[in-house]
Amino acid sequence: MLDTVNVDYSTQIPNNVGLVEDRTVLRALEGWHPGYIDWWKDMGPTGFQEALVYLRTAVSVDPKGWAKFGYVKMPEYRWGVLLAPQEEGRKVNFGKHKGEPAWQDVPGEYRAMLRRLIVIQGDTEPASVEQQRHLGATAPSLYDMRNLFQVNVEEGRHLWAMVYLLHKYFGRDGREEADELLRRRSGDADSPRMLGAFNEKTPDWLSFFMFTFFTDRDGKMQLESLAQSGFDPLSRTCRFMLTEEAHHMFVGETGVGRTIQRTCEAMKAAGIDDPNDIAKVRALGVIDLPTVQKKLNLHYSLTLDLFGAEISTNSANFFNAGLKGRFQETKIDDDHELTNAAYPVLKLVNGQIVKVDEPALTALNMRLRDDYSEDCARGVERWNKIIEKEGVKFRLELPHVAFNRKIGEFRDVEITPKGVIVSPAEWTKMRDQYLPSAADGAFIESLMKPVLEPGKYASWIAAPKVGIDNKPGDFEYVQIAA
Ligand code: BYC
Repeated sequence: MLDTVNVDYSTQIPNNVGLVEDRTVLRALEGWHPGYIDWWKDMGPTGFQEALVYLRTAVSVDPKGWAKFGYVKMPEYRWGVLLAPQEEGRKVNFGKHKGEPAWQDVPGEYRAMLRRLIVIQGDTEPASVEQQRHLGATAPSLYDMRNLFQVNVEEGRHLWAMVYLLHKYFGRDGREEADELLRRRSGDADSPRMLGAFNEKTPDWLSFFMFTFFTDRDGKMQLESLAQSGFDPLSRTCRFMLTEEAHHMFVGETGVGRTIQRTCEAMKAAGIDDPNDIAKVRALGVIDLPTVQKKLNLHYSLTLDLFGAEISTNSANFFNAGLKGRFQETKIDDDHELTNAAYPVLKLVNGQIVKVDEPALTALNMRLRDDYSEDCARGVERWNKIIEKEGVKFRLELPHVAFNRKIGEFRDVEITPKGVIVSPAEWTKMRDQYLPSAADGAFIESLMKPVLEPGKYASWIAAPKVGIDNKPGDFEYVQIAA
């Protein structure tokens, strides 16, 4: 009987999918492995490849104890293929196949659609590693450096997860797609990554934290939707990926939280009451809150684009086919077919932003995006609690969903963070009030000095409340000169 809880480390590729007996797929993955390692060395973290990093590695898919911690050189990380255990009698839970047994193989009629979803998901994983590759050199602490590398190796594992599905279930074209995933590059003019936000730069650590808060949270929402899939191997893969994803969002939320904590503390110590007195606040070597707000505006709006267009027949087709569900589909109290249901969508009608009822099926991207926005808003409120507790009079807020959009309904109009439509001239005049300017970028960059002494932190960020794996404050999370 295949042990699907503990991971088999006897093969080159750790797995709980019985690769030992599945020689063809094992050989295909072993064939893909050297290219992956080359990619990691070329496009993974710059430097630190020989450092010993205190990383967690998945050793089981048992929710009670799935990871073990230890020092690892990143290129030697055991990237494995892990699927959550199969649920006895699982069904397709939505769409026109609702009630049929979940598919253990790819349904022929949906092959192309399914492959596309897996490829898009797979493409984002290495993209984020590429975007973050320069950050090691400016880590504000060894703790943060370790968290960055943890996120990076796990995104690498998520790529493996999708590549396994391609190799196992899609034959030759799956193998070709798996090779393409190593060929595209974030931001490359000729061969970019597939989705917009994954071709943007992550120039500094505040961007990294915003990215892991906002964009990894899109990852969570999309994975939650794919975890509903009637194609059982995809569902099981995504369910396990979500376990790791939680830490990525923790890194983002606490990273921004610690940044604003430090800003507020420094303001208080210096007796600065006005959070908008940017020059004075910056002179303290911390990031002023209005600039934090601009970074938030940027990353939230870029991430909203990842939900696709407001009205999408693709999303309706994915749902009808039983391939991609809604967030927490099985907990929703309706018919799970949505044949006659409606959903309110913000649209641009005669130059005005208005709410219009649309068929729920074609509005599924919006529904997921709304669930996402609610989740973001809760996180922003937790940041506001930090500011409030420090007694600083400032509130962070999510910009209007129509602000700074490049995909969908609002892509051709200029809209302020408050949701007011403005002329292109007005936008150009005000742009730097809404989004990080070159000067803001240069200021943040000036703070990005590495701090490599265990237990010490850069001027602009507070220490975390607890260590990783309950380690003490001065723990050496990365042994650089290993
Ligand atoms: N950029 O019908 P529409 C993560 C294209 S993040 C460029 O609205 P659909 C992670 C679209 O492809 C989660 N193009 O699209 C986070 C379509 O093209 P075609 C990643 C875009 O399919 C951090 C056309 O525009 N996973 O895991 O309903 C670190 C019409 O659009 C974009 C997934 O996204 C864009 N932003 O929705 C690491 C899940 N948006 O058909 C990892 C899988 C749309 O005209 N993907 N287009 O050629 C999907 O479910 C859907 O493809 C999308 C788009 C939700 C992305």
